Amino acid sequence: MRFLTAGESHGPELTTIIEGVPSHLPLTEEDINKHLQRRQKGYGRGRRMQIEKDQVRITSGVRHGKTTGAPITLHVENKDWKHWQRIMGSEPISEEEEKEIKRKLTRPRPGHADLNGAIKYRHRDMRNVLERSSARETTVRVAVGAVAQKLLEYFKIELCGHVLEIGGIRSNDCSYTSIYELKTKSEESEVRCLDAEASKKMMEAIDQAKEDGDSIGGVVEVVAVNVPIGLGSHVHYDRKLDGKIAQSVLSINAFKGVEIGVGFEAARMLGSQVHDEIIYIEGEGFSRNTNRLGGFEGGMTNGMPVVVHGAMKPIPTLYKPLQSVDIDTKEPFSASIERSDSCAVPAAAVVCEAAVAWELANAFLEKFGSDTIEDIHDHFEQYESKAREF
Ligand code: EPS
Repeated sequence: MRFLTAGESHGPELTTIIEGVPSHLPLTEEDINKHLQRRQKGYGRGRRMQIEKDQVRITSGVRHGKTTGAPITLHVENKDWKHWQRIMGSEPISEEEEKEIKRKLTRPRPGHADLNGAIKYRHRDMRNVLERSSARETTVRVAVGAVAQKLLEYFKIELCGHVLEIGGIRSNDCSYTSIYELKTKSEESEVRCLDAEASKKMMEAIDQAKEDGDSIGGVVEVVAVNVPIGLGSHVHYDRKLDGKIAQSVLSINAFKGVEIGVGFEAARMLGSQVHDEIIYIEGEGFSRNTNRLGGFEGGMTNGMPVVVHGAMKPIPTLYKPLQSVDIDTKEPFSASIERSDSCAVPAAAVVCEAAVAWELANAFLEKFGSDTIEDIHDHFEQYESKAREF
C-alpha cells in the first residue's frame, strides 16, 4: 500500500489517497471518525480544536461498506477555512489586496520549518511553509492509520497509543492485563495516561506551561498485540520493519526520538538482562517470558507485542516568543506569535499509533498480500498453523 496526503492547515480540506488496499475489507466513515475524534481530544489543546470537528468523507474505493480494491480517497474539511478564504485562496490577488489580507509571515519561529523552508523554496512569505508544515496534517495520517487498523483488526492485531510522560512527569503505573484494558483506561484519562495520579500532575504542568506562555513535550508508547512472527525481514536493510517504524514515527511533527522495547536503556544493560529467553509451549509454538526487545529481533517481529516509544519535543510556537530575525529587515525581533497548543502529546499518541499501524499493515500485506481480504486470510491461516507446528 502507499498513500499521499495534501492540504494546508487553513486551506479548505486535507486529502489523502491510499492505494493498494485489498478488496472486501469492511470500512465505514465511522471506523475512521472514531480515531479522528480521539486525536482531537487531550488536555493542552488550543482554540483551534474548538473550531474543528474532524469528520471524514470517503469519495472513492469503498462501496456499500466494503473496499473495492480501487484507490481510497479521504477528505477532512477544515472548518476554520471560512475565516481564511481570502488569506489562503488559490486565485491571484492584486498587490493592494496582498498588503491588506495576506497575513504575511516574515519572522521565523525557532524550532519550526519556517526559515529553512523559506530559503529552500524561496518564499518571502513564510506562511507558504507554515501552512503545510503544520501538525494539522496529522489528521489525515490518522485517517490512513484507521484504514490500516481496520485491516489489522481483521486478523485480530490490535494497537493502542498512550502517554508515558509529559513535561518530565512519568507514569508510574503502566500495568494492564489486556489491550482492551489499555484502550479503555487510556481513553478515560484527559492526557491518555494510565496512571491517574500522574495524569493530574501532567495536567498541572500543562496549566503552568500555558500560564507561562510556554509549551511542553513528552513520551508516548504504542503497543500492538497478536502480531505474527516474521513481519519485516533480516535479509536487507530496507526491509527491516523496526527501521521502517522508526522512520515513520520520526516523520511525525515534533518527534525527536524513537525507541523499540527498552531502546536506549539497552545500551546501559548487560546482554543477559536485555535478551528475551526462548520458550516452547505445546500447541502454541515458540514464545518468550519477557519482552524487553519490544517484539523485534533481526528487523522482524518475533510474535511478542510490538512496543514503540516516541519522544515529542515541546511545540515551538510560543506565546512567549524566542528571539528571531526578520527576513526582510534583518533586524532581531521576537518570533511571530501564532495561535497554538501548549501540549499536544495526548493527540500525538494517537498519531503515533496510526504511524505504527500503517507500517505493520504494509509489512503484513508484504508477507500475506493478495488482491482480496479472503485470499490474504487463507495465506495467513496457513502460515500461522505452520508456525505453530514448527
Ligand atoms: C499547529 C497550530 C495550531 C494547532 C494545529 C497545529 O493550529 P492553528 O494555527 O490553526 O491554531 O491547533 O493543530 C491542528 C490544527 C490539529 O488538527 O492538530 C501547528 O502550527 O503545527
